[in-house]
Amino acid sequence: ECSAKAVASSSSPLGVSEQIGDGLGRIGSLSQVSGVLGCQWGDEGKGKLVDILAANFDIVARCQGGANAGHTIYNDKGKKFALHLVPSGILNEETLCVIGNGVVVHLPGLFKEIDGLESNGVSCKGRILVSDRAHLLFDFHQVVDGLRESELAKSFIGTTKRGIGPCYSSKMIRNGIRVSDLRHMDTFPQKLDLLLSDAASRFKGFNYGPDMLREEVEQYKRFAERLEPFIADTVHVINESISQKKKILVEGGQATMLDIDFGTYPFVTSSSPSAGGICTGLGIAPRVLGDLIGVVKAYTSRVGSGPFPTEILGKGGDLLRLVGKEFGTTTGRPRRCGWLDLVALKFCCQINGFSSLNLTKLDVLSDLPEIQFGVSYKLIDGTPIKAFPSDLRVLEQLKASNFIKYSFGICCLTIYNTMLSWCRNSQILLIVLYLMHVQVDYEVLPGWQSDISSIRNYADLPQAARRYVERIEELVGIPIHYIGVGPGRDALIFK
Ligand code: 2SA
Ligand code: GDP
Ligand code: MG
Repeated sequence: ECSAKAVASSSSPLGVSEQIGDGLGRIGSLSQVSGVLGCQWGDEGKGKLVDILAANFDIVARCQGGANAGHTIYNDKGKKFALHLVPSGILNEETLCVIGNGVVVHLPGLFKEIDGLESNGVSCKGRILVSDRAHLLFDFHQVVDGLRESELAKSFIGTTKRGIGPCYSSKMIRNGIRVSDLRHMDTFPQKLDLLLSDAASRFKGFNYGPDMLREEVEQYKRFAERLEPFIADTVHVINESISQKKKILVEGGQATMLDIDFGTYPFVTSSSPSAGGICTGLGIAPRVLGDLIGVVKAYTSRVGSGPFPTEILGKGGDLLRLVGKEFGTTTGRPRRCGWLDLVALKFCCQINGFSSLNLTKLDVLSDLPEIQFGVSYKLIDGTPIKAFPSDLRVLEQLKASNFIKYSFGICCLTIYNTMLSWCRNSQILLIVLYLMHVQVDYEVLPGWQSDISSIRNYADLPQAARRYVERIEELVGIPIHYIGVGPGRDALIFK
């Protein structure tokens, strides 16, 4: 029998369960160890779902990434919280939040986040555990992140400059410093000196001297003291909790298309935001993993460089960015926007084996007269591409051809319009249309053009909206159990 919060009694003092009402049954039936992962290039709205589900879980744990993540959640009073390192379960007072061994932890950032939460009435005391195995991300990692990006010049990755890649590099090259090292201040300065000297010898722009080391060590002595009550062997804590039948929810950061192995390499992050990252980033055995929910936005966004086959350039993309408020939660950068890409989504589902999906931000599409979504890719010669391509050149071709198609399309349509008066031949239009569909094949469905943000029952959605949802389910083969119609906790439809 599960000792976790029973569905009926899972009322949170902050009111999550009151707001989700009918969905409690669905949430209550989620497996003992469940996960929420991003299906696209991040910012699908994972934080919101985790915050809602957390009301029925004992522990919410992050397994990878760091403060590059930006998870925006709202409490019942509509107050906005942007979380980076702290798991999105923190607003549920009874939930324990775990920062797992796979996470890279920037302590100044973590303390700032905790202070911000505390000053907004969210108690963090005794509610956050940081793995003793997690790697420490230092300010210098952030500096190096910036220097690497500058070196790459035009081929920059568009990182968040939060030091993520450099810190995972330290981890992999095996001179990284872990949280447990804070308990050994005798050897800490020597380890840090090695790291800093290494960076100084590699980057001309990196100024390192004894003062820097001294100041950093002094700062970390204070941090070590403050962090001590948070430090835990989280592998043991999580596995003990599993044997005590407690419920664990894993919160993914970023998404599969940014995965170091499966994403659009090298335009990816440096961790594993897909299912495998749960096991390595928390020390959970694969057979214990139960339901995995994939979070997918009703369209697509991407922040940073790299291929984006269904990107909408120009006004269409600007409109989605504006209506969907698509600006980075961490950096404030404008996100690139485009149509839903089912080739990428199917690839992501294949890798993660989701039990269900959460389709988010359906409300953002409400004004559009028609909704497009990419269903297949073709090479220039028309040969269909069966799986999501690993070859960046192929992906870049799709991207380039989108841009060419767009520019070419605009030029041709202008010429076509001016010529139409004397040339009744529709061949030019046909050529334009052909070129616009030569790389990514789209399906088009009618839009619903009505406000759906206050709808809470699936049956009340306009027929066109339901058709879009069901077509996605049909093409992907995974049920959509949750539909987001607004940023608030209550703006969720259970299907
Ligand atoms: P990094 O910093 O090394 O992880 O960057 C590598 C790539 O991963 C992308 N990335 C992200 N993409 C979307 N959202 C992220 N979190 C923030 C948010 C981003 C922000 O919630 O909005 O505020 O800009 C995130 N984190 C990493 C990044 O854009 C690079 O393409
Ligand atoms: P995450 O990184 O996946 O947690 O997503 P972010 O928080 O970075 O970005 C998602 C944004 O969309 C946030 O501002 C959310 O408040 C907002 N959001 C989430 N779900 C919905 C939804 O269904 N509709 C609308 N309009 N906004 C949503
Ligand atoms: Mg985000």
